[in-house]
Amino acid sequence: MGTFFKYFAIASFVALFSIIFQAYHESGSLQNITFQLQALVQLESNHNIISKDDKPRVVVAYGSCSDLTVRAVDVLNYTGNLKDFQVRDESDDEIHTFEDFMRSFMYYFSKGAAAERYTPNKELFRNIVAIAKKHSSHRWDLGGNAPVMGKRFHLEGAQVLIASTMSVKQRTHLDKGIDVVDFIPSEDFVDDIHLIFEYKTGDKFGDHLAPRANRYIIHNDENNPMITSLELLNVNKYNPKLFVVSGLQMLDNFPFKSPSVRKERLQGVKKQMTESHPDTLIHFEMASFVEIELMTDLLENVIPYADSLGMNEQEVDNLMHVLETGKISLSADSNPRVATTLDQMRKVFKILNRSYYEHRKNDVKLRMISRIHIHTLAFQLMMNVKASNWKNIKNAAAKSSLTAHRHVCQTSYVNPENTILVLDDSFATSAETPAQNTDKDMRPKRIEIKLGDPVPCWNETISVDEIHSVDVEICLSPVLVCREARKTVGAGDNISAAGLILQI
Ligand SMILES: *[C@@H]1O[C@H](CO)[C@@H](O)[C@H](O)[C@H]1NC(C)=O
Ligand SMILES: *[C@@H]1O[C@H](CO)[C@@H](O)[C@H](O)[C@H]1NC(C)=O
Ligand SMILES: *[C@@H]1O[C@H](CO)[C@@H](O)[C@H](O)[C@H]1NC(C)=O
Ligand SMILES: *[C@@H]1O[C@H](CO)[C@@H](O)[C@H](O)[C@H]1NC(C)=O
Ligand SMILES: CC(=O)N[C@H]1CO[C@H](CO)[C@@H](O)[C@@H]1O
Repeated sequence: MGTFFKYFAIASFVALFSIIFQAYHESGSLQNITFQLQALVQLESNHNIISKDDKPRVVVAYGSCSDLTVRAVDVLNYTGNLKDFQVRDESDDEIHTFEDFMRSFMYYFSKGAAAERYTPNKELFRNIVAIAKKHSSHRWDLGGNAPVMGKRFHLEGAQVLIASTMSVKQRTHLDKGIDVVDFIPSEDFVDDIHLIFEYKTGDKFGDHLAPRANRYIIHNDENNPMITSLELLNVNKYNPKLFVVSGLQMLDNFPFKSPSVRKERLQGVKKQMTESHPDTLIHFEMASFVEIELMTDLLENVIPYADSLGMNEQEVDNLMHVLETGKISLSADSNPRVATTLDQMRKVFKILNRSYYEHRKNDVKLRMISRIHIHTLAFQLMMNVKASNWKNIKNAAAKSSLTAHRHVCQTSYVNPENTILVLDDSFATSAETPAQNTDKDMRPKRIEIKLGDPVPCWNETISVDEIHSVDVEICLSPVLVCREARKTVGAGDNISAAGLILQI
């Protein structure tokens, strides 16, 4: 009897203690999160760019669509044998049948990786749309990178022109203050539908658990792959401070009538970029590109004429792989270490800069990449070349990180209780061993994320080759990750635009 009570007492004491400790720990971390949040908000608002009469002008290209969004696990409640759908190979990614679609969806779902895929099968696409529309939770939005970024720029006080061929009905979803290139739709013009399957962390599909919240997009788009708004846009006439090129993933996996059509369209984009006024900064928003031929075309026609690149953790991994090995990589870590992403960013920058240096004698229109923004779930990483025109890097990093939370939680007010800090209190600036690191100036160090000063910035000299090096400034902002994800589609666009607006 006595022993029982003793155990009981000890057990209750231990339980009580752990409850108190847990509460103490949680209130401590809640307090810390609140401090960091206040500091981020301070940084976000502490800039002096947008005055009412001097609105920066921004052109956002190309395209738009109608987004139909559903929760993946509500609609794709497949109960048959999922073993039938095992992915054979990453590159085996063409979607002709429902089985192909399930296989592709499951592959990205199980990795928590964002994906956007084309199916040439109209019938299949119509059927999947019909299934999605039947579900009561479906929702329609104006979609596409250009309108989402354009709306965000407009919201932040910019004067915006969107290059897109959209229906009159679609236009009513845009604020009246936003300009769209002149386009008179024909009678039978319909906006293309992009069907979006969203999922949350821990959502279950067959044997698979989603490691993080993300989305899988499937479409049968016929307008956007042809960049139908290209010839309607006259960038210099609008005289923008910033020209954003995005939406080119629509050319991915698209069966063009002849192989040269895509190249011609991209050469049109190149022409538009190279003819832009030298004072107009050009940003290229990457996407998850699958076809190596498209990546090669982009590396030839688009990337060398941009000043700035925006991308997520998958996209920087893919870009680095293509630059280093000539091969596509689709399976990056969906929650990478800071050190790894930093190494990837430096590699990309070095290779692009070296190629700039090698080719600029023959092509005076080449621009140097002077800004890279990598948005991940846990942090926002920004790099600016010192001798460049980008401003307010620290504020921009903080703003993009707050935008990430607000977008995914769909709220303008950040509630610390609905927040998780995924990042540790400190990080290494490189994961490479001294032997791997060819940079004599780059000694990896540990950087602390201080309470009340959550956005560390530091200077580096990146050696581009034996003789040349470039001075850069790098800032990292932790993301107050939204606990209950409500919306992941368009997050990258909102985050990128929010970061850019403070930098021009
Ligand atoms: C809050 O921040 C302080 C100072 O950085 C740190 O010592 C403490 O461990 C943090 N508390 C929690 C619960 O993370
Ligand atoms: C999912 O389940 C519901 C109810 O059981 C059913 O009506 C619906 O057709 C199913 N959807 C799919 C794609 O199998
Ligand atoms: C993201 O951008 C869209 C378009 O501007 C806007 O409707 C949405 O509210 C934004 N999300 C957040 C939380 O910033
Ligand atoms: C980085 O260099 C700039 C000058 O280019 C300087 O203002 C800034 O303080 C430096 N940052 C750090 C952390 O040393
Ligand atoms: C922006 C940038 O990094 N430019 C550098 C690229 O490399 C050349 C040659 O090494 C430098 O002169 C540029 O400053």
